[in-house]
Amino acid sequence: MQFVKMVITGPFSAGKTEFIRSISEIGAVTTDETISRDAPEYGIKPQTTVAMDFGRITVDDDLVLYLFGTPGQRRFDFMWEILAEGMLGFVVVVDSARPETFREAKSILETFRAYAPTPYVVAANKQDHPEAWTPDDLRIALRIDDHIKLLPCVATDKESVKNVLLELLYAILDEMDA
Ligand SMILES: Nc1nc2c(ncn2[C@@H]2O[C@H](COP(=O)(O)OP(=O)(O)O)[C@@H](O)[C@H]2O)c(=O)[nH]1
Ligand SMILES: [Mg+2]
Repeated sequence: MQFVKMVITGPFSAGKTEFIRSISEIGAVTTDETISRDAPEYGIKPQTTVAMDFGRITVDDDLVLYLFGTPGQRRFDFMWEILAEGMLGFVVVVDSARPETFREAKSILETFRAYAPTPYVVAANKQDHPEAWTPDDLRIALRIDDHIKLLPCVATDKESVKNVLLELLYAILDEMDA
C-alpha cells in the first residue's frame, strides 16, 4: 500500500475546504470556526478553517491519497510548515472571480515551493462564477510557468476536483520515474 500526502492550499475563501469535502470518502474532518464579527473577513464568509482540513481517497488497492487543507489566513501560517512536512505535492486553489486575492495566491505558492521542491498544480476555482477569469488569463496574472498545470475547477463538483488531483498525481508519479 502506498500513501500519498497532498496539501491543498490557497487564500482565504478560495474553496479549499469545499474541494476536500467534495471528494473525501470519509466525512472530511474540518476545523472551521466562527469568525469574530469584528474581523475583516467576516463579511466574506462567517466561518474559517483554523488548523486544517483532512480527507482521504482510495484510488485503488494499493494507492491512498491523504489531503491536508491549510488555513488560508496568514495569522495561522505557523501551521503551514507542519502540514508541508512529508508532502509529495500540493494544489494552490485560487478564487478565479476575486482578482484582489491573486497576489496572495502567488505568495502562498512561493512559500510552499520553498518548503519542498515537489510537483504542484494550480486550480482555477469557481469557474461557474460569472466573473471568473479563464485559466489562461489567470496564468498570465499569476505568472505561472507553461510547464505547470493550471486547471479549471469547480470545487463543489466532485469530477472537477478529481481531475485536478489526478493531474497532480501524474506529476508526482512522473517525478518518481525521473
Ligand atoms: N460557486 C462556487 N462556490 C464555491 C466554489 N468553491 C467554493 N465555493 C464557496 O466559496 C465559499 C468559500 O469556500 P471554502 O471552501 O470555505 O474556502 P476556504 O477558505 O478556502 O476553505 C463557500 O461558500 C463555498 O461553498 C466553486 O467552485 N463555485
Ligand atoms: Mg477552509
